[in-house]
Amino acid sequence: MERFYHIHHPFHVAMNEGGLDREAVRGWVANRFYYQIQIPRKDAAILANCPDREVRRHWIQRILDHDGREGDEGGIEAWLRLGEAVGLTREEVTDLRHVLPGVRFAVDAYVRFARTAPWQEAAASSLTELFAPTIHQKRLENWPALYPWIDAEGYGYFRRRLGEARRDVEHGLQITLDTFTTAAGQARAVEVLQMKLDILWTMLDAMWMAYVEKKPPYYSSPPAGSADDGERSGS
Ligand code: AHQ
Repeated sequence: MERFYHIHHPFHVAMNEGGLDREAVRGWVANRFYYQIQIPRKDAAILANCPDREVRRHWIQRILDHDGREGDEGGIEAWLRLGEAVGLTREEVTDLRHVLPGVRFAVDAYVRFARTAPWQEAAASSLTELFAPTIHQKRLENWPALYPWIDAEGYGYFRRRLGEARRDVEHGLQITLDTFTTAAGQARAVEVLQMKLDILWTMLDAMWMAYVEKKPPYYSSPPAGSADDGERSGS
């Protein structure tokens, strides 16, 4: 499965080789913000579907990690600092103006899955983070030299995630191994994981078209009030 992880997507490969221009890095940060702010809602959906108090009392930590609480700004706030570190304003990140249609559809599919699937399947779908510590570590190691124009202040998010991802994966893996014990169950868990890998991959497909191919997102119906309202956008 690891070979399908989005670390191998051409967008991430280019990113980790210093191959992205400022617009592409900013586009990635602004689009991934939409993923980050939906994670707590995805996790809240799992909590809502889960009758097991023992699971809930651990799972709820994921919401606190992202939304923050008294004394901890949280991952979403740290992501906004990454946005400022790459030259985006807080406003243009939080108002989601840069979020591409393909990114929105992929992320919304993840939240909808968590709301409608059995909570154990939604828990299993978070196991793509098995491979995440490597990707955060690579950013911390490579970006300062590859993208010296980024304010190092912004790297706090990746540092946070190193420890949080490992802890989350341990819990998610224990649920998955305890739940999917038959051949059919394990096949379903693999299917769920493949769907989540496809969600992460598809987000980057949209970003590749927009920020590497420089083909603005093709809106069949331009966002209301956008500059190209009334005519097709995209070249
Ligand atoms: O920053 C990430 C994060 O908070 C999460 C939560 C977790 C989930 O519940 O699905 N997955 C995830 C991921 C984060 N960062 C991604 C990255 O490439 O920076 C990796 C992603 C994941 O592997 O699912």
